[in-house]
Amino acid sequence: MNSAYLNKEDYLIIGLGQTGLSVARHLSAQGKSFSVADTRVNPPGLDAFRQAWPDVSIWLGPLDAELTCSVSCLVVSPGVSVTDLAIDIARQQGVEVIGDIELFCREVQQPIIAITGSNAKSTVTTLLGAMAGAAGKKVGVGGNIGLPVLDLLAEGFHDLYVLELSSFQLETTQSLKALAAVVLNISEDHLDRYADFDGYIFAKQRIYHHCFTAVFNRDDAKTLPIHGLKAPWLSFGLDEPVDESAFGLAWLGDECWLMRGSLPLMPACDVPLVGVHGLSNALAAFALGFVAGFPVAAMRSALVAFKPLAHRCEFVACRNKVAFYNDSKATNVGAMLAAVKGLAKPEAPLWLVLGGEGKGQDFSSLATALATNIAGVALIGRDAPLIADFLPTDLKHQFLASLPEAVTWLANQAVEGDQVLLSPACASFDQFNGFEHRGEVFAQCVIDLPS
Ligand code: UMA
Ligand code: ADP
Repeated sequence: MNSAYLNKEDYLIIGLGQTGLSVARHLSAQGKSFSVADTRVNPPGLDAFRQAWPDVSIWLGPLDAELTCSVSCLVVSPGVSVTDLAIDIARQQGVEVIGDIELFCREVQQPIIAITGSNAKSTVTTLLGAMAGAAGKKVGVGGNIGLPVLDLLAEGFHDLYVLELSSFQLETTQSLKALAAVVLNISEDHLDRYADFDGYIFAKQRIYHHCFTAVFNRDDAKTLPIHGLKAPWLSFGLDEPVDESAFGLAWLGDECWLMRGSLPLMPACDVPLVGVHGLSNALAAFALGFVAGFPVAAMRSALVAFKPLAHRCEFVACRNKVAFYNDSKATNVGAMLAAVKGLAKPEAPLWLVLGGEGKGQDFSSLATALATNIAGVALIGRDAPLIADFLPTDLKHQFLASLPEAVTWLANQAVEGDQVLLSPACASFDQFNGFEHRGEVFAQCVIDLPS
């Protein structure tokens, strides 16, 4: 395609994945003209796109500044870095650079609850969606969780939206004015896309811009709005609530309760999420639901009925009195450490599967974090040698060529009362189609073990 064919008024959609296709549907429905580009020569959405829009120009391969500068607006998919030279040159020449979330925010008038964080986004987003439903709201739940936000518009009217937003999506969003915005937690992730950790934190913090209430995690200083608390704010944490508006835990008699200030919300033992990190997530959802005005009784009933999401600290089966858990969604060190903290006990030592694509993360915290209650580690995938360098020196570990071999090795090592956890702290794409595929392979291998 020759970029001279593009009109000055056109949008250029960059990326032919789920987001790009949803943007194309949205712009089409609005009667706007657009072209598309993808940096890959054969992107997966190509056939679907050609079928739906046979007359639209498609640019395939590395982006070209002549192309990006020939339009008024670039709608960039989250998988494409806005630091790409051709995008940067276009921006400098006055071309607007936005994403699908920005288009969505320009369209909707209904309240938006915006959720980001390195971990627990999908869990809290789904839980809050369930709480909204229990409160009688017609809620649209989407974003990074897997449903592009613009597709929510096609579903018809919603009272409010609960959106999971990634750092990539926040980078291209300017008009979000969330009713409540939260950064759940921050640990290293996606360092292959950012110059440094601060760049990643800064992108996450964009969620607080123009929000009406900022919700942050008292246990994680990096979630505190960097630019000061201009909006009203609420906090949640695993300690006692610091004031009447704060969410936290407190002992009432000999029972631990989730609290808002001095108001008991529900006993911690009724929360169906594994580990103390599960309690943190429940408190975050309560805090957001409170800002949205959901009745406490509705939130409580939604939480009690909540089924934890697959591949997140999910119990798979017991084999030879060893419990196996699938936490394949733990694609960074922060998630893995939360799972280890939640599960490892002196009376039930933990065997871990670690490894995959490390995404440039710093693994040095493993030396102390895995020093107690860990029985051993099976190492798989591309960055296994990197991780091995940071394991406690006396910790038993073994390199395995595949996940099935790791499960067999672990089943031979573990003894009655031990636990086995797949929580790899890495992305899966070196050996699998994604974290779901990795989790399914693990679960099947466990199920196939002799009982
Ligand atoms: N790609 C290219 N060139 C392109 C366009 C894409 O190489 O021109 C590659 C990207 O590097 C990426 C893949 O194609 O590896 C997909 O990119 P995309 O932007 O087209 O992705 P979508 O299919 O639109 O899915 C995106 C989110 N994906 C990413 O941010 C990478 C999905 O989050 C999200 O569910 C979806 O939009 C709907 O909002 C996935 C994800 O992995 C689950 N997110 C990251 C995470 O959670 O850690 C941020
Ligand atoms: P996200 O959408 O942010 O990836 P998920 O809810 O899918 O979040 O969970 C991702 C991983 O994070 C899982 O491995 C899960 O066990 C772990 N996790 C859940 N809650 C927390 C938390 N509060 N802190 C750290 N890790 C967590």
